[in-house]
Amino acid sequence: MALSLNYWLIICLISLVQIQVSQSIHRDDQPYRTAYHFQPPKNWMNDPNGPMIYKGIYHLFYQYNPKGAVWGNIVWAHSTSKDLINWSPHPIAIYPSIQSDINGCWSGSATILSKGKPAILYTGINPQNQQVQNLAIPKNLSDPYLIEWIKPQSNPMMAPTEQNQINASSFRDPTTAWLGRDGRWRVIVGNKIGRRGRALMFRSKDFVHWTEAKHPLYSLRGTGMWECPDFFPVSTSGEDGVDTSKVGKGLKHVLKASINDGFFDSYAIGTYKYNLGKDVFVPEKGSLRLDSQSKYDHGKFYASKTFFDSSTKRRILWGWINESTDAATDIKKGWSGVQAIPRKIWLDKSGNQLVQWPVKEIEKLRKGQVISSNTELKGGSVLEISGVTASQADVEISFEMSTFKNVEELDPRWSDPQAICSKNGAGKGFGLLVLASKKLEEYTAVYLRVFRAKNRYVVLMCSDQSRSSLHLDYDKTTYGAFVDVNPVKEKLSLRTLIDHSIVESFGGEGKACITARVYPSIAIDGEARLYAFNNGTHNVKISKLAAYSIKDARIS
Ligand code: DQQ
Repeated sequence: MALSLNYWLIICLISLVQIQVSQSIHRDDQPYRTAYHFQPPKNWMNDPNGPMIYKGIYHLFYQYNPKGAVWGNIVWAHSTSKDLINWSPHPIAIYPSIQSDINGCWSGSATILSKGKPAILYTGINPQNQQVQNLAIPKNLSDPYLIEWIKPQSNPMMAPTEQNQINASSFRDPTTAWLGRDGRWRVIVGNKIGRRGRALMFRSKDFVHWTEAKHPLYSLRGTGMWECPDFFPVSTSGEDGVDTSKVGKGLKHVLKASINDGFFDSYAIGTYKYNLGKDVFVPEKGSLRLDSQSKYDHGKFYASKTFFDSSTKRRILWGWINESTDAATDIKKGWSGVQAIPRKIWLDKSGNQLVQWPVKEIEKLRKGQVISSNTELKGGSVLEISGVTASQADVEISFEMSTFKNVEELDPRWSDPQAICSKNGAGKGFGLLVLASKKLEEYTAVYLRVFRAKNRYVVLMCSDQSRSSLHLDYDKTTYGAFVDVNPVKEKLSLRTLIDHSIVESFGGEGKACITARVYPSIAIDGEARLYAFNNGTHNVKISKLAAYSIKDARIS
C-alpha cells in the first residue's frame, strides 16, 4: 500500500515537472499564446457557440478546425468549466454526420427548454452548399457534461426553398430561442436581401416544426449580411440579467448583429412587442443603431453571443478575438483565434447604452499586486509600475484632472473617434503603456483624452498599436471610442487585461471596450514592462491604481 502510494506520488511529481518543462518550452517558442484567455492547444478557432449553464456546469462550444490553423472543416469543439476561467476539453460535440450538415457545422445557440432540457440550433451546410438550420439534443440528460449530441431524423428544421425565396448562402446562425406568451418558441436567423441586413424570425410549438414569420423581427438597409444575431432582454433597474424569454415592464431589448461588411458587432436598444400576431423590435429614437458607433467593442471582437447564467443572475457575453497576422504566420505558429474574457453585460443607468465588465471570477487569478492612491503624475512624465508580471496582468487605474483650463478643443468636424485617435496621437492624453519594452521601442498605448466641446466635455479612449511591435508587417491599427462620462463629476478610469498578445481594455467602468491583438518582438514575457503616462502639460492625479499579476488558467 505504502509502496503504491509512493509510486503514484512519484508519477505525479514527474508529470508536474514535465508540465512545467513543457510550459516553459512552449512559452519560449510561442510568445503570443495566451495564459488566461480561452484557446484550444492548437488549430483554428472562431465563433463562440451555444454557451449555457447546465446542472451547474458552464459549457462553451466553438467553431473549430480539427485539421489546421486556418478556417475550414468546421465542427463544434466543446469545453466545460465550473468557474468560466478554468476549462476542461471534451470530444468534438457536433460534427458533419448527416446530409444537412455534411459540409460543415456552423454557428448556433443553445436554448434551455421546459424542464431544463438543453437544445442546440445550428447552421449546417448541406451537399448543395446551402445553409440550413439543424437541431441537436443531448443523448444523456443525466450527464452534466453533455458529451454526446444526437440529431433528430427530421433535420433540417429550417431551409431555403422556392417558396420562401431565402438566399441559401445568407441564412445562418440561429439565436437562443425564447418562448412567447402564446406558447410558441421564436428564433431569429441572420440573413440579407441585397444590402439590407435582416433578422428572419421562425416560430414553433414543439421546437421541431418551424414556420417562418411573415416579417423579419427587424431589418436595416445598407448593413449587409448579419451574422450571429443575438436578441435578449435587459433590466432597466440594475445589473442583473434576465432570462431570454422574459418580457414585460422594467425591461428593454437588445438586438445585436455581427456586421460582416466591416467585421464588427453592433447593437441597438429598443422595445420588443408582440401585437396582432406580429413580433416586432422597435429601436428607441436616438438609440445606437447597429452602426460603427454602437459596437460592443471598438477593437477586435466578433461573432459574439450572450447567455443567461441562471445560477448568478448574470447575462454573460462571449466574443471571438481573431488574429491580425496572415495565414502563413498562423500556420507556422499552429493556431489562430482566442476568446475574450467572458463579460457580464447589462444596461447602463442612462438606459442608452450597454456596459460590459470581465466576470468577477477572473479575480481569482490575481496574485502579486501593486496598489496605490493619490499619486501625482506630472505633465509629460512616464512612471513605471513595477512589481507585477507585465505580460500577464490586470490593471485598474483612475485619474483626476487638476484643472480643466487647458483641455483641448474638439474640432466639431471630428465625429469619428478612431480617426481622432489615429490622426492626432496621444495629444494631452494620459493612460497606460502596456507590453512595453524597457527602452520604449515597443508599447501599446491605452489612454484617455478629454476635450472641450460646446457646453460639455468629451472623453475619448484610444488603444494605439502603432508602436506595438518592431515587426514592420504586423497590424498597426489605432482604435478609438467615445466614453460617456463627465470628467468633472466622474472618475476617468481604465482597466486593461494584458495576456501576452491581448490587450483587452475597458474605459469608464465598462462603458467603452477596446480589444487589441499585438505581437511585440522585444516586450515578451519577462522583458515586458508596464507604465503610466501623462502626455499633458498639467499634472493629473492617479486617484487609484491596482495592478495584479495574473496566474495561468487551466485551459487545455
Ligand atoms: N462563422 C461561422 C458562420 C458565421 C461566421 C462559420 C461568423 O456560421 O456566420 O465558421 O464568424
